[in-house]
Amino acid sequence: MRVDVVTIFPEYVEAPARVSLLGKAREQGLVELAVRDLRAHATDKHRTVDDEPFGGGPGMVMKPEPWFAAVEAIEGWERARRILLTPAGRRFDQRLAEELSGEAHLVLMCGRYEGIDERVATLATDEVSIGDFVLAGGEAAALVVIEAVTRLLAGVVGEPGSVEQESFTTGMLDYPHYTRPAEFRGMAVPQVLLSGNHAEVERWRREEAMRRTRDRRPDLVEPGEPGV
Ligand code: JDK
Repeated sequence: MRVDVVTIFPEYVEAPARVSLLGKAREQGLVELAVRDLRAHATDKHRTVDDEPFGGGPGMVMKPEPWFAAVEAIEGWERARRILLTPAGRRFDQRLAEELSGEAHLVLMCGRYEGIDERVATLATDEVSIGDFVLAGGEAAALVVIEAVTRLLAGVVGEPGSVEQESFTTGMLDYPHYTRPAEFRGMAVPQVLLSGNHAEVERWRREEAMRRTRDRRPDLVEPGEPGV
């Protein structure tokens, strides 16, 4: 998968993209990530990318011209899924992550300031929000999307099945995990996990997952009541 990110803070995106799963996926050639500096497409000597809002109001708005130049400079941009990160977008979830993992090319557009001139939205195929909170810009949201999507690509997560069986793909929260030591500061690992009885272990995990989902995320059990 090819991923292009357009931002005025390339180093904000590049540093985390060099480590962990994504860093390895890039080394293996499974993900080809290019971070592009929006300011490279500004035309004045101060490389201005923002201006005052028409109609007045607080803060600055990103100008359209550098955005059109930056996106149209990306090879194959017309065929890419072009995602504008915004608090006003469609909520990002595991289902959208799975959908995007089937794309050959993503372009992630990261704004700053109070937002971007609305005409830039015509460049995007999707407007996406990672949640109901206000970030200072789209970069952290783009990293969330990249991490959630690229870990679904074949070969990125080591064990096959570790991705299929997980929470949200199954619509349930995960069961509790334990490793050695069997007792730590007076806290014992549930006996059933030490029993070697695989059927009992499976039953316990299923029940714990259901209990947790009911207690913590009733909206996942009964869509459309206490939660969202
Ligand atoms: C992209 C700029 C910062 C945007 C004004 C008034 C209520 C806020 C600051 N899921 C998510 N959260 N935040 C983002 C995101 C923020 C961004 C940009 C993405 C570009 N900002 C910003 C808007 C406001 N707005 C009404 C919400 C203030 C994505």
